[in-house]
Amino acid sequence: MFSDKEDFKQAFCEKLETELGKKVDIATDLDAFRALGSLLRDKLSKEWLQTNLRYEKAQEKQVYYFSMEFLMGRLLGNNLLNMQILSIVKEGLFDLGLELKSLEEKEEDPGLGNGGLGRLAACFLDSLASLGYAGHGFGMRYRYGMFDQHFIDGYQVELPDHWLSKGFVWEVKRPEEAVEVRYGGQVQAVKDEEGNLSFKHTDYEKVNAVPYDVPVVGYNNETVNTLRLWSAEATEEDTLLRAFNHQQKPSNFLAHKRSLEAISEFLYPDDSTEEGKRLRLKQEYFLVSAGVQSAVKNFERLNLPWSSFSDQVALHINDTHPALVIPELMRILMDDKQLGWEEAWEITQSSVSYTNHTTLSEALETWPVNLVRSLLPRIFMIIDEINERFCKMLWKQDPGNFDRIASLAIVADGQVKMAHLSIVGSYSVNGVAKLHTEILKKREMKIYYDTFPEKFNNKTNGITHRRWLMHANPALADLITETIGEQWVDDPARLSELLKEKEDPALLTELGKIKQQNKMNLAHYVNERAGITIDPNSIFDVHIKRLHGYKRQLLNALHIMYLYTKLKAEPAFDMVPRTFIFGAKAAPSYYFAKKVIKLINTIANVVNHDPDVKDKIKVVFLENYSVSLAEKIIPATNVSEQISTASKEASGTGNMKLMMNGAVTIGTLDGANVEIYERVGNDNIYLFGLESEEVLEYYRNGAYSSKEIYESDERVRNTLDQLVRYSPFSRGETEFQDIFDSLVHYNDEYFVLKDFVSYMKAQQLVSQDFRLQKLWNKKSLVNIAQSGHFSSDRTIQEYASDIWEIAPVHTLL
Ligand code: 26W
Repeated sequence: MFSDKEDFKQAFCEKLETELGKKVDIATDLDAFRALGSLLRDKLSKEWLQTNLRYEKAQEKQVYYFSMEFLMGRLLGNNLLNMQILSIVKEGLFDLGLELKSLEEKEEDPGLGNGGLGRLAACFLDSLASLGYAGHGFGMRYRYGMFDQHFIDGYQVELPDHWLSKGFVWEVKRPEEAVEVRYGGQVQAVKDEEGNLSFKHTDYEKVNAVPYDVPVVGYNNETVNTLRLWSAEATEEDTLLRAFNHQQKPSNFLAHKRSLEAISEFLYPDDSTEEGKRLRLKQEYFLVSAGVQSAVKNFERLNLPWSSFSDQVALHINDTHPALVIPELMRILMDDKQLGWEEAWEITQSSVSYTNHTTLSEALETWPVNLVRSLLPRIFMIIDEINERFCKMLWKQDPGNFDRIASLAIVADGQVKMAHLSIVGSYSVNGVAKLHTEILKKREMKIYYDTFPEKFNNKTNGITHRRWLMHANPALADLITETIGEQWVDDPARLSELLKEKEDPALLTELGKIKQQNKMNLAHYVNERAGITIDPNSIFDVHIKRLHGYKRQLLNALHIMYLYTKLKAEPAFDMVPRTFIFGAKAAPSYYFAKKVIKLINTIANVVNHDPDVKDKIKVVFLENYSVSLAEKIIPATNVSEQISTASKEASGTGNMKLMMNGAVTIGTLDGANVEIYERVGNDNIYLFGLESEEVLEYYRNGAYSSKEIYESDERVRNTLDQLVRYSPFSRGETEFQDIFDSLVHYNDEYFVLKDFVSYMKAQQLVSQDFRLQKLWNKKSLVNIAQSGHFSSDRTIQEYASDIWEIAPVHTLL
């Protein structure tokens, strides 16, 4: 790569001059970032090419991970880490009067995802490359990613995220790999002389799908995989034809061009409710059609029979959003490659696997038949046929059981059910944590599980320890290496070797010091960004994730109101100082979530300005939560809030990142918290609240009454009343009436009141224990030691062996 620091400096200065026309002494941080990015990309090209050649030569099975979202975060720091040139570059830049950290800050955060699902896809790409698997991402190159969040007067305001405005140094446009995607038109069945049926698609609208490839660098293993992001472009031919043939006005054909290119214009900023918008369906088909065509083309280069397709290709769908992979592959195999239905179906079903990420019913995708039929006529015919054949099979299994067929059908009640299509058309269906998979099998998808038990399996989520520990928290990574050696880097399960040292006072002190330094860094950042002074000696209590009713930021907020009120009433109340830190975006159309943002900002405003609380409580809601902000907050966290209504959070992955950085969880037995609890044990986690079975039972029997709790528990009532009676929070206005009503009059869908007291008690324990620093540091260490299991390397190894049946490709081939 670079033989030494001097070699790097020379290459870097040359790049600055040739690409940006600047000498290093006048280069800005942004110039330097761009030159460095471009230099690294050049350097990667050779290994990138080599990796592809290696895969081809070994005829290695390729995994294509289809996802509407990849929440990659900044790439510079991680690429340097994985390329193993971090220190050469850091020191070289320093010699030139530049600071790597400041350059990193110049990189736009590619926010091509909403939250958990998109970030998981990014962690998976890192693990695939780092373990040497031939696995690539297919995603969308949205021109506008996740909106920028600002607070104005405490309200969330969304601004467009024009992340590409200064260019994206890592990508390579590959116009030669573009493919055509078709919408609308008519399909006719045509019979030839021998009676063979074929389908003719006419009058369709076509869009060019142009790929932009982003290198995905493996850690120290000469592997560079590909994230291929698709962008919609009107074909030149199409635009010109319209302009000249029809003598159209420029405004007309430009409008047409724009309408086609709208397909990759923006990311839908909603991660929990399915809106059923036509443009969204266009996006989904765009990704799917472009990706499947590209995968098929790659396969055809091998000159193998179609029967070996599924030995060579795995198509994984990240939730149901890319479920059209199933009919699209069928279409290509039958209409373009002339295979019969049976053969095409066998190939499709043995190539596609599917991950479910949520059981929230409002998030399950369904599309109106009329919409699918008019936008994707051939695809609809195929879905309809899949459904027909499937229903016939069900009838054979259990003749006359109409109810069963009705609830299993793919097309029913005028809707196409994407989860049903995904299960029927794939060979593997997995949930993302043990509890989640059990809930799928026993409840949400029970009838499917009973029909196809062999398809269902669990793959507990994971996170990459390279970004979330080594890059985000290098001081902690160094301490770990000093303590147990460096093998944990390649084998994160070995973090458990720290357990042997958990009584070592010197180690615990050192751990405490690192946390303290990280807290000071965050305090500095908070001061700069939000103008709020926070005390690094206070407990940093962190709640970072999308804003949603079931994630219960409201429970946390009400608890802060309760503490504040208590402190006002009892000035002598000996409370361990706490800083409550929030980061969360609400979907722009999610009224209730936006109210909760306003409430937390209101609480912050009241509490932070009240001299009576004597800095015992501070509340900070940081704007624009994102991957890069997470990297600053997580290393500085003491308490990790994972307080969803049990049964609702499929897994959670923030819980794992925080644990890996030595935060201790306060949480419900939900999602992967259950598995965290299994590993760290009762002493190293604060559990509270209803369990999933109890929640589900309440939903079934309707026996919960939040009003009863409101009426009988004074602590709850006094807190809630402050939302609507005159108080420092309401100031006599009705701003929070709807929150109050949802809790008291609409029976508190997420059991906030039911869990309130138990949460409060768990928080009291946290405070007590935090006073005993040595004890606390030990809890922190146990969490770090047990976090290796939650590395996405482990998760990806499980996907590789159980689902995709692939082995790592060795670099020496
Ligand atoms: C169509 C609207 C929509 C978009 C995205 C509905 C639902 C989604 C995702 C499935 C939501 C999501 O991100 N789910 C999260 O996935 C994470 C990774 O598996 C889990 O850790 C989280 O618990 C789950 O909420």
